[in-house]
Amino acid sequence: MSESLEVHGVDLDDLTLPEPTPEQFRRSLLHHLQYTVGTDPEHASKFDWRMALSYTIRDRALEPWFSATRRTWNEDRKRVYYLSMEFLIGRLLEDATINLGLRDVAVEVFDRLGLDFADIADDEPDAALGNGGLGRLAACYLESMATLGCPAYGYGIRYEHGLFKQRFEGGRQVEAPEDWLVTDNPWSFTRPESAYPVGFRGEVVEQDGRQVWTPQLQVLAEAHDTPVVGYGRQWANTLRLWAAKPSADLFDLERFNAGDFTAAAEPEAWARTLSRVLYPNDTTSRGKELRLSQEYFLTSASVQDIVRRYLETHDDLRRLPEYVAIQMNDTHPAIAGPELIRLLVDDHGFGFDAAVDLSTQVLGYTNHTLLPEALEHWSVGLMRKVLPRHLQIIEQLDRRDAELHGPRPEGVGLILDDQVKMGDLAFVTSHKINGVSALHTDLVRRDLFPALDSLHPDRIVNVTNGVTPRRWIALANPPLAQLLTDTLGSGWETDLERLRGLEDHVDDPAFREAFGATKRQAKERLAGWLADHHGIEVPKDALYDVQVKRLHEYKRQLMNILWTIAHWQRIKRDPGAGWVPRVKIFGGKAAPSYDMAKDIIRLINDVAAVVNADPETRDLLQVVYPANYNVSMAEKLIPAADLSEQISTAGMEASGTGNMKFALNGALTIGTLDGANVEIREHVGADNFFLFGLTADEVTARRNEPDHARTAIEKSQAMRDVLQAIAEGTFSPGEPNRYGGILDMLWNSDWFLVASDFDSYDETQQAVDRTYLDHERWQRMAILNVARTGYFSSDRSVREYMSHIWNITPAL
Ligand code: 9GP
Repeated sequence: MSESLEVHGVDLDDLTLPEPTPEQFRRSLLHHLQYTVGTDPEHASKFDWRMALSYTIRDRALEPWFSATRRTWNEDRKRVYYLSMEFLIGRLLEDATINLGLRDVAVEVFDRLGLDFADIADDEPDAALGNGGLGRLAACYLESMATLGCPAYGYGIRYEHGLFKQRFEGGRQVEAPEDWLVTDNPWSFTRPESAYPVGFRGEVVEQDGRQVWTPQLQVLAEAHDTPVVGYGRQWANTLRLWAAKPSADLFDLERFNAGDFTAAAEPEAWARTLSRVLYPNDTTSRGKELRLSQEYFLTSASVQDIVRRYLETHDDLRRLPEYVAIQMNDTHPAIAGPELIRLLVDDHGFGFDAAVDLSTQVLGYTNHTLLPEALEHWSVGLMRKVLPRHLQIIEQLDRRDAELHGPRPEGVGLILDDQVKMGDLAFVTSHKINGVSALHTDLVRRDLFPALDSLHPDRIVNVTNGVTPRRWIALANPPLAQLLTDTLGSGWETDLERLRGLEDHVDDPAFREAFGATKRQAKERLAGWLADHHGIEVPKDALYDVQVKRLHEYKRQLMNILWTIAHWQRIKRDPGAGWVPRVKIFGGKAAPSYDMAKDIIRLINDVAAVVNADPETRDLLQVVYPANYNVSMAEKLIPAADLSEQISTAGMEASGTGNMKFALNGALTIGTLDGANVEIREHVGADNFFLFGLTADEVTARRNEPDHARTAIEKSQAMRDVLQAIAEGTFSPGEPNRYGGILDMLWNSDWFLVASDFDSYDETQQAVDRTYLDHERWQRMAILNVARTGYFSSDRSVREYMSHIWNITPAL
């Protein structure tokens, strides 16, 4: 560990806290309750206890944090900088408690106080600084980097309002602002000394052969640091989130003194807007400018911080790639390339070519989607207005690329149709570009960047996503975690391939029974939570069939609910046919401006209302949709699932990570050959996966067939019956046209091929039922899913990034 250090006559090792006994933990908790929170045990609320517990745990997180930081400086280690507009970290308290090895002590101390640890931990608001998979992946990777001892910083934005809160009114999604920062955040340390000016707009003039940018507006980015503790208490990294603050000169004192108070404060308000809301609506030009400004705000502050840290102990920037790896998490921080080039050229006197070469060695780019709407393009006009110097650099990069590589085929280049293509920009400024599953990486190569790939055939690599087993097994599913430890010994938490050892027990009835018991416990816990928090009663012994993720047409929640209707109709036709009781569980939010996705939410809720009220089918089928799906809801739903719905149109889901979490918790997947489903199926074995649907190539071909939707519907009696019921208003009494938009889309366009895949999905769902009736077979399949998905640990993914992209060795 760290060498002993003396500062101001204090031996820093004297300050470290030993591992607490329960009594020491209790004293520390009560001390914080009294002296930090300012209350006593007699009057303490749940919030007070949670804060006291957080400070007690946080004290212990600081030791690995300080020692890892000191060690990185002392050993002059390379660091990874992970730039992401999203970090969907969820709750931190229980995660940190587990990683510090303190959960048992904490549970015991709260028991003695007559309180419930889980109940206190449940009081913590989710930090929802992300939309879905991309942000949650960033959180898993930070945790894995800390566990593996890879020195790293996560850089993001400290949004005042994270992802909106969802509620349903008459089945419709209604959004309300999220307010995680309303109460104190015990995990965050403000660092006013780490603040950087970030400039916008203004002019670039040539002076003595150099370009000089004088921004018109300047905002301060202030650092707020959160320790991210690795499992085993040996290492911790920093999540540094930037908050936007107006710089003093933004306040127009003259105007204020003249009585124009509102106008005087306007520039200040604009500055604060930069870190106010996650993903503002970008359908208006003002929204677009704000989004681009947010991306630059994150990137510029981070790159300045990185260069400042490097120069504290080095003086030759040419050696930057030996000490710095910057990863751009998706296209959003793609301005990092031009920003680093700008700093090197304008502030440090580098020539353009040298600056480009250096930046490219330092930067890596992860692509997470092929969807055109998510691959950002900014108009040249907007770029010129907001970031005039960066536009010059992009144009210069484009010219340089054309000169280096000779005449370019049509459509190749960084600027096309007056739009700056940010994905291409990220590509040309990175030494490695990775997709997030094998299939997705192939498609990135073939469909997204074919020309750039042939110019730079060594750049595109694959790193299949992974998830952290500490949160997604140890925290989310304590009974399963205990069974794994009892069966395999401890150590699986950091070496997930050890789960393979479960295969030796798959024929042991006692083990199968114990495994089944963990699923029952998770279902009981979920059923209790649904009843207490959502007023929803569900049977505990049904098949739990779960689809939780963002609402998007390509994810095909629509196909799932259409099948639910078909299933309901069949049960009604023949109630005594030996049906498997099912609970269909949905969870997820739609982007506020995405009308079709919101219609699908409403349809699911309308179907739920009708089906759940039907006395004929009630015991055999229920549909539930708890509002406001988030990380902590996922922690309850995933362990309880029997069936995981991963049913996207093939070629459209880059990877998926929910698919991995479900399989690791013993749910069987019904899925298409899309994203990481392909690799999950390879790992668990085709016999232990319910496959259906068209392949990615077949999807492309089918879309070219005229009238494919109508043809498919006409062939499917089941689908026609479902569409007819919707058209007759069965689920929208008195308003048969409510779902006219969905019906019209299904009959006439159906880009996402719901109709084409419906019958195959239907047959496979029936196979699911048949298999479930064979209890032993299902149990074996579920156990084999757990045993064979150790590969999908984020520790494996991060190791691959370290060796294939970052060229860094871990400190542990
Ligand atoms: O849609 C992908 C999802 O498939 C993937 O699992 C996740 C993490 O790699 O990224 C999502 N992409 C985005 O959210 C936006 O690009």
